[in-house]
Amino acid sequence: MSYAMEKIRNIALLGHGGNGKTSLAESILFLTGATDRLGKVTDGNTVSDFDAEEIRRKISISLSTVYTEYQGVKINLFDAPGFFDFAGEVAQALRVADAGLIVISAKDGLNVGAEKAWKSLSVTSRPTAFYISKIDEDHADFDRTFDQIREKFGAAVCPLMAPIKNGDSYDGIVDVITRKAFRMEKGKRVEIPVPADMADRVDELHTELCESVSMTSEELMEKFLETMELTPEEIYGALSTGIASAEVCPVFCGSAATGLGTEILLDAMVNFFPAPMEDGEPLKADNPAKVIVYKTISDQFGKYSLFKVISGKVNGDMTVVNARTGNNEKLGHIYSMQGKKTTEVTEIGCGDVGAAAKLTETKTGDTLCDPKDVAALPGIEFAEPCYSMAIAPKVKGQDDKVAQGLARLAEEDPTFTMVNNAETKQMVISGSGDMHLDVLCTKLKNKFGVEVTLSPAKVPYREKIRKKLEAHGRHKKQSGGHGQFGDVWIRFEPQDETEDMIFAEEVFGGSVPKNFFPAVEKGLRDCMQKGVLAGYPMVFLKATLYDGSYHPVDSSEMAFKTAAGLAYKELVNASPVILEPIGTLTVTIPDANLGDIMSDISSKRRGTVLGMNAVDGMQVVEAEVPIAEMSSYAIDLRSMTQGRGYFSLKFSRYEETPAMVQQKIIEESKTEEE
Ligand SMILES: Nc1nc2c(ncn2[C@@H]2O[C@H](COP(=O)(O)OP(=O)(O)O)[C@@H](O)[C@H]2O)c(=O)[nH]1
Ligand SMILES: [Mg+2]
Repeated sequence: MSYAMEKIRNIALLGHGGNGKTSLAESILFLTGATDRLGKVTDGNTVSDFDAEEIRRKISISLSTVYTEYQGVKINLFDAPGFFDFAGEVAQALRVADAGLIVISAKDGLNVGAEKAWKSLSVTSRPTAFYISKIDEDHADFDRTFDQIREKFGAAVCPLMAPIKNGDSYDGIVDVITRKAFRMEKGKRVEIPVPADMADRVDELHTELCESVSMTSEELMEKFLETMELTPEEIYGALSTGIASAEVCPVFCGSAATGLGTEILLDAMVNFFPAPMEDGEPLKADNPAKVIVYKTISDQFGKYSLFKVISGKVNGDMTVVNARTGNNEKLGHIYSMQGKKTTEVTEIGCGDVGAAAKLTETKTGDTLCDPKDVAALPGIEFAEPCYSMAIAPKVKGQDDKVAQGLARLAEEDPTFTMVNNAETKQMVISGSGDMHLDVLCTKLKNKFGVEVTLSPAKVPYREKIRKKLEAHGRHKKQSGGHGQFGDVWIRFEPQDETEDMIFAEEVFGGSVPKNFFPAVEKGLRDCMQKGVLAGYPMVFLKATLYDGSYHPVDSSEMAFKTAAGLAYKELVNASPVILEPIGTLTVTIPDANLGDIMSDISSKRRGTVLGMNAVDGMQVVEAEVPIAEMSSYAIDLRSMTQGRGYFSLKFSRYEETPAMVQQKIIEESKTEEE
């Protein structure tokens, strides 16, 4: 069945990992009858953490979509992972959610995950609400957590629930709008009288709420000033205006374990959370169909493209156009997704979400359109991958299998990249952190049967000479019949025009016949793949063949190639040096971390700080650093800033390595050769 637009809610569950998002989704599904048992993250049987890796690690890794119906309203929940390694999944949720519910545990209080979620919602002025979770746990502290939220996020934060204390935790809740109190008994909510010692506080909260929502219209303001009271319906109406414009951020609380508070939250979702929107505007149900693909699930059973209908509606008979490729895609069977469970449906209405199976070339972020109006909607912006490792199969010869497996995983996860580095002869995989890469490796093993190891990616060092040198290479071998003879004098010198070798000749009087010049050049080019210090490519070299000799019978191309190689070996005496890549680092951090970050760059990473800038309450530091010192920066920065900092690193140029560093590189190359 397809729902009218005002009967649909799309809500992202956001916030720090482990704070109870998946459990809250589970509680919502259970209490609304979408499931017949309450799954637990610790038991690995929740609807949204269905992936084998999520069950094994007991955390959410990918965005999962679940839905239920409550009071005739379809509620779609986007349960996003909280760990920063999976921020790409949050970006996908934010593309289609019409409001964000930030989950914060009453036990641990405010954290960076909540801050980050707040930031991403507020840059797009998206409706935001908070849910203080786990109030059933010992030492849960609602008041402290609420105060932290209000202090951090300001006056818009508005409490809609007051939990009822019992010993070290809470076992009941008062709904501030209706001033009704509830407790859970045998899994059901029962109304109880508001505890006498809370009555005054609840009245106070209720009046504050009426007062603040009455600001949303003159009519309400008059009514409130006259009667000092508003009806729940009036409050809902005002809250829906306030939340839509992000002027009000309601705060809920509860326990996903017992279900306490879940229904009041559901009432709120139905009564005043926003109906589907795009870019702050209502959707157009009568326009030609257009859907945005926000996620792709690909497993051994097939590929599902999850989408939200942004205009019109879709059914399985439609052939749509992918706005990116211009090609047709047949939708075929369409589904509602409950975690991994699919239910075939005939139609998906405007504002709702669904999935199509087996679209051939559609990727996450694509727009599919009715052929009558083909235009791409804004896609999804992902952060650049910032953590790289070399990836190699455990069993030799399985490189293709690794590449194929990663290509399949890339369908689901557009946030990692894989490149074959021709210079270091390594496959390098880049993602958003060590856990991200670790999960990809486990999936390669479990889904595609190929085991891999990760190791630090080799730094593409290079070598060059700093002095001019005239080198002699003479190859002479007498073995039975034909001998071998080649003899060259080559002038080597540094140049700074091109990394490529410049080859020239100044041979007089045919001491080396012309037809052997290419062999000499080829011999040098082969040798240059390996420098004379540590085997890294030799660059910025000029070689001039200026003399030599030959033998009319014994000289051959082969012999001259070998002679050139012998001359090349002399370059150890041309003051060779190892060059290392230098990158431009831009790192964004909170003020409080500025000192630590700067001293880390200059004293631990041989970097040079170029400058800094305050932008949006953060400090942006620009620096130059050797790329060799940056392999673990993604992880180190996260721990130095508790996850608040981020950075980009772009290759800028090559520079000579300091002697100490060079010595280490040479030693490492020796041990590797052994
Ligand atoms: N006691 C209690 N534990 C909870 C509650 N909500 C979540 N948990 C536990 O907290 C842990 C993390 O929960 P989870 O839903 O995976 O958090 P997420 O990472 O935000 O999705 C799990 O062990 C849950 O069982 C709650 O309301 N009460
Ligand atoms: Mg989760």
